[in-house]
Amino acid sequence: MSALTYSSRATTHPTEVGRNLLSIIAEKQTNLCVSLDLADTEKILSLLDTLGPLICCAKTHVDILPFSGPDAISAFTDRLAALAKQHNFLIFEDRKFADIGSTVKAQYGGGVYKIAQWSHITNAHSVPGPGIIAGLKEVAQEVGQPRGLLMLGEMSSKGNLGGGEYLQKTLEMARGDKEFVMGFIAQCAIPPQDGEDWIVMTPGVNLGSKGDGLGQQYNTPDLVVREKGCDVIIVGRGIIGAADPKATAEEYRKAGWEAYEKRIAA
Ligand code: S5P
Repeated sequence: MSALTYSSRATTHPTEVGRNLLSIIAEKQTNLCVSLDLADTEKILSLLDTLGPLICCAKTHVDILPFSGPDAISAFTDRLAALAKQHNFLIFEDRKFADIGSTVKAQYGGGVYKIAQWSHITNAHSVPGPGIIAGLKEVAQEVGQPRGLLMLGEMSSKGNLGGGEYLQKTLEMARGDKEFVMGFIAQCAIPPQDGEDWIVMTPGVNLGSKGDGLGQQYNTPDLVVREKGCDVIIVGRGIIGAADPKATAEEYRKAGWEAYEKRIAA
């Protein structure tokens, strides 16, 4: 795990999106990424307007939103981008790409969502092999804006096939493109080698629940950030399902930040 501060890593991280994310985290003192798994665009946008100052990143699943057509999609993503600018957070479309390079290229850049146009970060499974990274990178380069990729190395859900040897092989794949792959979705820190710095973003975080009855497993911010050395906590229902999302997000922000401060001090 990294004993370095977010602010020092913000100057040295090999990817531009990584440097941007780390400097937002350091500046706003928040390692909280909120997961907006809601089927209502207005609710997402108004939540983000409220939670914006408390988060470093907003994670979306754009394909669960019931859009009336392509214009509604671009209206939503334009407003999302404006909020990200206003409150200084990054957008992470949790698309979990999982196909061959040529197919993910079409999915990332095209279709109705045009994810690469508006999402700073996306993620991919390593199952198809390194071609998935190459395909996504071609789109990122065409867009000409900073874009970063997280590889899924281990999931939070019970019985998932990640971790262990799978995570190790995913890491070897990521090493093939250290300027585009900024880090991992994983449940533990990824030990760096020769100047590497992998940002680990960790879902399955909740202060009041152990799971959801559909395989999700939760840990606390303290466990994932202080003990396991992860960098960003991803919290969905713990915040968006709370009676007071703003006060609850502040609890998570504080818990995640204190866990980081303890890790750095250790
Ligand atoms: O391993 C994973 C990877 C991801 S990206 N486990 C996850 O739960 N996720 C996502 O994180 C999942 O798709 C959902 O959007 C979010 C967790 O939501 P929560 O409501 O359980 O906090």
